[in-house]
Amino acid sequence: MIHVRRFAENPLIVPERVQPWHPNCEIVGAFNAGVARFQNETLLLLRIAERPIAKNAAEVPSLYFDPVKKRTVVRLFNRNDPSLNFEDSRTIRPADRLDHFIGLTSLSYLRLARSHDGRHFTVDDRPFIYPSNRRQMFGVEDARITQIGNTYYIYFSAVSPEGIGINLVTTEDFEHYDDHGLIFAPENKDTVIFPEKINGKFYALNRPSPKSIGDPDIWIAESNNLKYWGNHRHLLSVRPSQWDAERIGSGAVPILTEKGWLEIYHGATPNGRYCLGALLLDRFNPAKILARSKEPILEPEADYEKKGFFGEVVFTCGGLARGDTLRLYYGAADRSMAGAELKISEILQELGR
Ligand code: MAN
Repeated sequence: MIHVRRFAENPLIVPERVQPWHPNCEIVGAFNAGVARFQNETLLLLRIAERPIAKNAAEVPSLYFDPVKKRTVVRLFNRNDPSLNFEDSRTIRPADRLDHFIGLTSLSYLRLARSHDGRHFTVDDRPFIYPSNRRQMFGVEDARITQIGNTYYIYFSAVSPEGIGINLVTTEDFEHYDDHGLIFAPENKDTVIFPEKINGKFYALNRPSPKSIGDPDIWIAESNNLKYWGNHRHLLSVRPSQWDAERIGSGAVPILTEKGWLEIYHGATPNGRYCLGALLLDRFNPAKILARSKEPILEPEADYEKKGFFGEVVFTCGGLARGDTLRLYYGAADRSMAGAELKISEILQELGR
């Protein structure tokens, strides 16, 4: 039995508490944050979703970064335009081709929040990572952070008209960063880099979305330098008619336990309900699966997880392990940030270890 102890302070960060960065705009989400420890503080690298305030019910204004003008511009859509579909709160699609994409209803960028106790956070008043080129023009989203020595490897979805890929940057001070471009080409999301070399190699889990044959499954890749990745292998499949039937993706940066690497991943149903489950990988060969949870370890139950910008979603980009306690941070309903504590031993027991 896994006891999930949600923080009494949940939701920890809500969009109303974050000041918009652009004039005449509103924040619709402060969620899906990467997590790091830096100078005795817990840092959350939040995904902030911002959009212009609509002037009337028919107007759907959106933002994107114009890589030629080098600034953020507003694009207006009309909700009554019969050639467009607005049913998914996150995207604007052609009415006759719902598998195609025209734009996102908000622009995401990454902003830091800092805390001394891991429960009360102060959000920086400016972005830390903001779209700055064509491959990021529709936003940067869902950062994960792996610390190796004094270097923090930060990688996130970079969204552009050419697709969604994984962009790597590095920082040592959370003030400046170096941009290393895409480490996984479109479409790829939900990458996590293991925090140490295993048998002389770095490893990353990632989630391509094949368009002709294959499912949005989890893959594993190797690298000598964290920038060039190869030996790509399929790792984990979606499971028809279960909670992780439609798509899966890695969530938290893997945690080394006495039984192997513990990975908290997300799975979604065809109607878009996102839950979190656990995966145990071999300590010396992370391409070998030792166990996978049958039931979710965390599912949308609280009000702030069920209702939001896109409801029925719990989505993690990281946690902090201390002894047997895993402090997991997660985005709730594509809107706010929440936290919960779980016992690693209980998760391992549920996995049959
Ligand atoms: C999906 C969702 C959105 C996200 C886009 C682009 O539609 O995950 O939240 O903005 O993909 O990544």
